[in-house]
Amino acid sequence: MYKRQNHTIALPLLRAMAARHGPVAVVHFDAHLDTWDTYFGAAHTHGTPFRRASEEGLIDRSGCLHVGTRGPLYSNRDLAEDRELGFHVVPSVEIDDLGARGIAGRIRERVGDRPVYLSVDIDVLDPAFAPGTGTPEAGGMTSRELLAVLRSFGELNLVGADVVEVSPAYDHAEITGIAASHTVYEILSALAPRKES
Ligand SMILES: [Mn+2]
Repeated sequence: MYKRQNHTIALPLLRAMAARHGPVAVVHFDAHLDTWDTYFGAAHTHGTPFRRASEEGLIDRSGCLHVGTRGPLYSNRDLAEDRELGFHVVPSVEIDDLGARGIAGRIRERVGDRPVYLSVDIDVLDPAFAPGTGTPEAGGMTSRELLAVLRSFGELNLVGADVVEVSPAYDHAEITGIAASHTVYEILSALAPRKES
């Protein structure tokens, strides 16, 4: 039986990254912020990993950003708290104007040569490109845009990554699975030239 890998996995992975590299820059592609304090009353959920990681000192608060954000806010403090936890935002509505090259530039500007952890929630894509996910939101990236931006990660100090929230039970004609597998392929290609020290 398929079981989707949800965004809770980012927290233990970031603990491992920080143990090895120190606090890392996080580039987070997602429709949602995932920096809420609790989600349905629970502290460890797929809506809270980056707040817990920031609180635990696993991430470099001067080098993190979200890309593709467009989901709902639950309180008027959400965006302010997200900033305090270390994140800048490239919202989905700016993606057309920025283009893949512009987004890559914003990422490079923010993370510099810090070790980078890349986290891709497949719901950053529009439901047209990734219907098989638990919390779809209209108005997302195309898979072409995402893959083009990921192509630029070969120039960054990428140390780890995840691709999460693919839910085969909601997928049609493997649309989401195809997008996710190509996403992983781009990420592996970006990691390939790395020389381990
Ligand atoms: Mn997420």
